Amino acid sequence: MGRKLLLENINVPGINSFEVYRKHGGYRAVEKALKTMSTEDVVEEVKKSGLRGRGGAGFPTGMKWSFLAKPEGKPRYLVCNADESEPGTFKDRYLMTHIPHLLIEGMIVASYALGAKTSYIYVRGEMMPQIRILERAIAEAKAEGFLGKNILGTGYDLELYVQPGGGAYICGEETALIESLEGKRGNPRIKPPFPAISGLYNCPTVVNNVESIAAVVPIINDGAEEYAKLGIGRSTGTKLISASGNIKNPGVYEIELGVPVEEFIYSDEYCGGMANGKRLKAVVAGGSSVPILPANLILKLTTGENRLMSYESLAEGAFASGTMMGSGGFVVFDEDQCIVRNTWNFSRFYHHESCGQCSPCREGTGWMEKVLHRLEYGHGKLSDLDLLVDVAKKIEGNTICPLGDAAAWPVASAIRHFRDEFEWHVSHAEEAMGRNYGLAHY
Ligand code: L3W
Ligand code: SF4
Repeated sequence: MGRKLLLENINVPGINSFEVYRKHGGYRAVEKALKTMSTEDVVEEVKKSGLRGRGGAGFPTGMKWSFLAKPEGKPRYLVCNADESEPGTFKDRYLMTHIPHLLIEGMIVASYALGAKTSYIYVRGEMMPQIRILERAIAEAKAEGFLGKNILGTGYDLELYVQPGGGAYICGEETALIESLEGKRGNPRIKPPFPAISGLYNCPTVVNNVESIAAVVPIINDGAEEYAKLGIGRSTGTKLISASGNIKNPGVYEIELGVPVEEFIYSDEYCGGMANGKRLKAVVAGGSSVPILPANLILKLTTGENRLMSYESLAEGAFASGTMMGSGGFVVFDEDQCIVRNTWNFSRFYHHESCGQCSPCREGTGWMEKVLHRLEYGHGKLSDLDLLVDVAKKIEGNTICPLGDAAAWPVASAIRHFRDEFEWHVSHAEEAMGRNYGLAHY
């Protein structure tokens, strides 16, 4: 069994309460950090751990913290990005539902390290149960002296608020989230300036994913060196993976980074293999925002090497043949899945969620969705494939925020790896349409 740092106590009855969480060693990291470590020590420890952002970009957390500007007379903020909306991603919701105090504890330690006296957890608006769970957990922690004025008699003050999100995928982009938190429409801002320089109310702000903040707790408890012993290369520690699709055991798994992808799919410890004995066709390893990876680039038998669950291994040849780890939303497709239909489905999502500020994204996502729709419904032409690739190219790198790239990559990679399937939809239009109603297909 792999080592668990975040989910170790997830099945302990009552672990969502302060009392049980505390009995199982909870809030030790707050005591250790606030009573025995300087703010710089905490930042240094997180840097040394090698922890990388768990929301999708994999940016080193300690480095982000050390970029935080400290201008005189301006407050600094920590904002937790709990707007989890990435298709196929449900790990943060799981963590907040079952072990909310782990996030609260991480927020206290991280806020202390950054010198923030007011911090926010911005939770996806649809997650009302989780919002209530967090509010209750915050009230419990405050009643026990872990939040509010003069925490544990150390002189450190912190108020922590939960903010329901604005109900749009784009509000999970850090600058859109900040706009939304300020009460405005969640439109992404142009970066730079990065939030670390000018974020919430134009003050220095760190935005971190739920899992990144929770990981600070074991890093402080056990030390950066212990944390960095886990994982592989620059992918240190453990990672929560939301596994879904045509597998036997969908769910949230905590893996040590570096587990072979094949083992993750087929071992009983994780996904348990393909459902109904079907063959693996493809995987999207990072929600919907990354290129699709066909089976022949995953399975050891065909590649002659192990592809690992790590930022590096999943990024290898990202634009030629690979994919990226993203938020750890691991979606598995079996041989019966239609890549054209799935690509159209992703495209529909991005078109719907584009905020519309930049033309390549606003117009391009619409074009891709329409062209994929006609391919899927038997009205496509062969030239549509090159048209899609061309539109995807024109979006990539030409937009304010990463949603544009996220919309372009799945389309371009699906055509790159499954061109014959797209062509089949053109040459067998009627069958392709029949397939939409559950008939045998490609
Ligand atoms: C200061 C610099 N700060 C970078 C900070 C920056 C941000 C972080 C990473 O997109 C991806 C996206 C989605 N000074 C800095 C600096 N920073 N340079 O580092 O920044 P960046 O721009 O690389 O990425 P991002 O804008 O955070 C995130 C992908 O994740 N994704 C989305 C997942 C969605 C969820 C969810 O629903 N929970 O996770 C999945 O793959 O497409 O590419 O903080 O400020 N010089
Ligand atoms: Fe909005 Fe799309 Fe531009 Fe992002 S890339 S700012 S979602 S239009």
